[in-house]
Amino acid sequence: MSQNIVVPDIGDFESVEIIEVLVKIGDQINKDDPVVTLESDKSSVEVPSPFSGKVSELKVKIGDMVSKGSLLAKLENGSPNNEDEAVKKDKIKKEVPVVDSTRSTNTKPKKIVKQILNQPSTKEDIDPVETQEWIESLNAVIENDGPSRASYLLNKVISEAYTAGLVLPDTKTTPYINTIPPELEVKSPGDQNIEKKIRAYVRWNAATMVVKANKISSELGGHIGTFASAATLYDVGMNHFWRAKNNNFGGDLIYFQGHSAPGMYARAFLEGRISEKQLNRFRQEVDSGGLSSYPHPWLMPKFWQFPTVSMGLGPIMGIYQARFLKYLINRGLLKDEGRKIWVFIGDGETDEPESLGAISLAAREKLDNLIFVINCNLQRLDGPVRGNGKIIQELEGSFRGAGWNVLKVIWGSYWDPLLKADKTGLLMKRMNEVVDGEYQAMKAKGGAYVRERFFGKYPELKELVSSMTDNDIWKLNRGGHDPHKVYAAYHAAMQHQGSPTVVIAKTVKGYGMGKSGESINTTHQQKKLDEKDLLYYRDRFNVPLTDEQVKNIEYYKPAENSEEIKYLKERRKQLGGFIPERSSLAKPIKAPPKDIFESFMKSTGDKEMSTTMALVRMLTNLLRDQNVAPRLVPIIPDEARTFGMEGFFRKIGIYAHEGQKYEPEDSEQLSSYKETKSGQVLEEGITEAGAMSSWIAAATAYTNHDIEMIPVYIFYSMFGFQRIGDFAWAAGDAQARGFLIGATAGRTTLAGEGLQHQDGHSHILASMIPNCVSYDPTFSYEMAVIFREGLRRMHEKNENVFYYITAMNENYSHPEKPDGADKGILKGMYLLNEYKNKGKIKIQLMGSGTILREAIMAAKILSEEYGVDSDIWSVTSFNELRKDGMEVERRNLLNPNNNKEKSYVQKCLETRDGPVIAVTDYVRSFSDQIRPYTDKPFYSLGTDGFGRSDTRKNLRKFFEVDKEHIVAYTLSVLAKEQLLGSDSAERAFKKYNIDKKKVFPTKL
Ligand SMILES: Cc1ncc(C[n+]2csc(CCOP(=O)(O)OP(=O)(O)O)c2C)c(N)n1
Ligand SMILES: [Mg+2]
Repeated sequence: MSQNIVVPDIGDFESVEIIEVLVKIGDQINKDDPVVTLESDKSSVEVPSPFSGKVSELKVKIGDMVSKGSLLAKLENGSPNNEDEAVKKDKIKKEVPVVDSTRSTNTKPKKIVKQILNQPSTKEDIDPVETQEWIESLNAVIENDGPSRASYLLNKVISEAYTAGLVLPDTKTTPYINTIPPELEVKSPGDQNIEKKIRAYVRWNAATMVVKANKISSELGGHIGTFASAATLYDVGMNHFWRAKNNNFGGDLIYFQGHSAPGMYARAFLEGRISEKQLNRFRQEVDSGGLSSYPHPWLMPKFWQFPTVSMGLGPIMGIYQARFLKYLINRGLLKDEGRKIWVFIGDGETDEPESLGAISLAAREKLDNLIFVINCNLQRLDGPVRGNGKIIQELEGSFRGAGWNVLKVIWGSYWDPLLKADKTGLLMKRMNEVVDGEYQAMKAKGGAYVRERFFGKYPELKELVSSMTDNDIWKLNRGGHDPHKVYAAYHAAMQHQGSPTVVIAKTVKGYGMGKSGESINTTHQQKKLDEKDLLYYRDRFNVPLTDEQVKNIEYYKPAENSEEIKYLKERRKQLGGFIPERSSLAKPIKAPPKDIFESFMKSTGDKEMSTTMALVRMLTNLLRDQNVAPRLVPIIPDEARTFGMEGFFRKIGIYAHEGQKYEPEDSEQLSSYKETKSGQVLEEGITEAGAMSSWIAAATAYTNHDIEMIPVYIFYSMFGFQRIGDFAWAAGDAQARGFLIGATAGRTTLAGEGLQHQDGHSHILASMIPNCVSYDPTFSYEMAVIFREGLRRMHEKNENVFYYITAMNENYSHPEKPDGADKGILKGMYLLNEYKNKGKIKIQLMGSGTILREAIMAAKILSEEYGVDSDIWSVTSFNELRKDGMEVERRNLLNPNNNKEKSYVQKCLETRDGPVIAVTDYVRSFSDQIRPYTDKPFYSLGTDGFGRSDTRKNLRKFFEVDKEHIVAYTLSVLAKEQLLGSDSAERAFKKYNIDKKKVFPTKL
């Protein structure tokens, strides 16, 4: 039986061109194999075969125009797969409303209670007997039918109350007590005595290294108070929960709070991974062997995994890391080993919009592999986090509202008997009413103060603690310092399924520092402890050092065969190795063969396209390369259609952990919105921070998951570095490898979008990141050469660089690659064309991006109308040229006796005549970067100033980068350089109606 393959519904397009025919007569093809590639003026898309079979006839060739229904080919023995579609449609789950069979809601008309808006529930119990009956009923249900039934009934009652119009009290928070009641706490199997000692030594050494560094110079800084508050939170994780990467397991990933770094070094010291010499070099990194101030993988590439110290980046990067781990699992690239991502966050850090900005995504994606631990020491740098409120309650509300599993760890075990004795709920009421500013003051001021201020408010509470000494009261601990409570919470977090967990732990900032920094507003800055403070700290944690040793500020490390060291090592052995540790076992990806890119090296003839389209076609081709295809991670923040990438939806699917529960509106179309569990595209929605976090997760998968991935994040270039600059910096630190594509680039190329959209400086921002390699190509062959080299350098040779490439949306035809241009394209400039007509006066004309084309047109005018010859340089990267120039200049300055080395710019220009005129769609400082590396007079034209909406022509005129301005300014340059009289320039200004009185664009 023979089957026809016809063009399916291709959306709004009629009569589109076939640019590739991907099958031959006689080919045996499978269902969904691409048959042809179609290209409209904006995007290209492959047409998949709806059947399997052998191609018996081909009805089209490259260049043919087709529309919906056009016959493409015939297949022999083709088996229609319509059934598959039917089954698939059937499989799309439909939401079935839940019908409560036990009760008919329609039979009894509901009595609507008269609603009085904003009336809160009464605080007084006007009928205690009735209240008691309700409570007894509830207890009876718990007793007889279990807690699940009790919760069901309560939910039912609550929804009845809502429907009846009752205004219920706010339920986003629970009382200010631990979420896990003491009876349900899972007990730690650890030896508490030994663990306490280990914790004390880690604390001591962490503080000591900071104090020592500041003896060398107070410039070095450091923080004691942060880790002092978090020590137990880390210690319990290290001893019991965090599994390291090894041959059998991928490893849990821990995002340490940046300011806690001394604690991690101190533990690694006890583990024997860091020497005393290194501890003594804390924050002295210039000569090798020092320890970096904060977690910086760039500086300690075998130790730190995640740069976290810029507040807010850790939490969101952690969320997208957990999501990316699920993505890898759902795409079948990694096994599901139950790995967890733990993210430590300061309570002050939650002020950052990035910290909480993606928590709803975490719940929506059901990231039960994610655990946040928020260390609520109630203080940030200057003072209380929420002096007048309660940060723990506020966070609980936000996380509960977003759908997280919230575990509050507020009170330590010493409070348990008091809470048990609190029959009337008065203690809980007091706990609820005290604000954080007071809680902080209480920990700064001692037991007597707590007795008066906290318990003293109510006589019953004062009575409750009457038999306790002030010291006993002072010892009433906070949950985050109680290893039992922390263990129980972590254990529950590990077991939890279906949503992410946040452990919100209450601690004391500068715990144990006493008068020198415990719970006082200046704790954060405390980095020096005098002798008295150190002796106090030693005594507080029973560190076995003599007074003399304390005065000498010695570290404490028990002998290798001591029970503490043996215990600590054994615990880590049981958990698979040390943490943190950074390594990579990823295999390189073989760069694709040249022929995948071959078509881009040829001229497009009359056919016009944008570099964005060229790039998308390249990616489509790469999806046919068996090595590269599975590793590509296209990341788009709701802009696929803008960039002509909608063809990817159907082809490789949009990642959706729950698959697709609906039939998309456009299901019949070729670019239908297909969501699938194994989808490859990360369609992030409108979140550049989120998309960038995804990109970083993918770009560092080689170390965090031992699999090399190729993330390609495409965005509006204006919403790139400018918006997510700090993430890009962190990506550099993390040694990310991947592509950032700044699409719709250029201040005059994006035309109609105006001031906030038109990018004239992203390359300058990119140039500030040392390991970011950036290009502004004009032609599709340049794009292809650059992209291929990026694949080779990053993913085959494993260089720790990442690429930023701008792509434009202006359609034009592309010439053939000049012979031998590859090297120059990659180095940053190459000779594109020469005008040698008259040969008297010459200029060096440089351009990049779409403005290179204005330069090319200007060169023609200059030659034909003014007798000025030119060399036209396509400058693919002013940034790369500058890097080369700086290095060469430095070497020359360091070696005044040697022959001068030449920069690449110099080498290109040395045998060429005339001044340089460089013109780009970016601010002048972009091209000015290479000014020092040539002896020639150098003039830049660029797009300094705010953008505005208009046509490309008008914008280029406004910013003075159109061909007319290039011609006129060039003539003026030649006059200034005394190579030509000034009348030519004057004539040109007049001819092109250039208004000399127009204000400079930066002032308009
Ligand atoms: C983006 C950013 N802004 C400011 C800082 C400076 N800074 C360092 S620590 C800190 C306070 C941190 O408070 P918190 O998050 O509560 O941590 P804690 O030390 O109390 O555990 C600030 C403002 C920073 N590191 N990053
Ligand atoms: Mg804090």
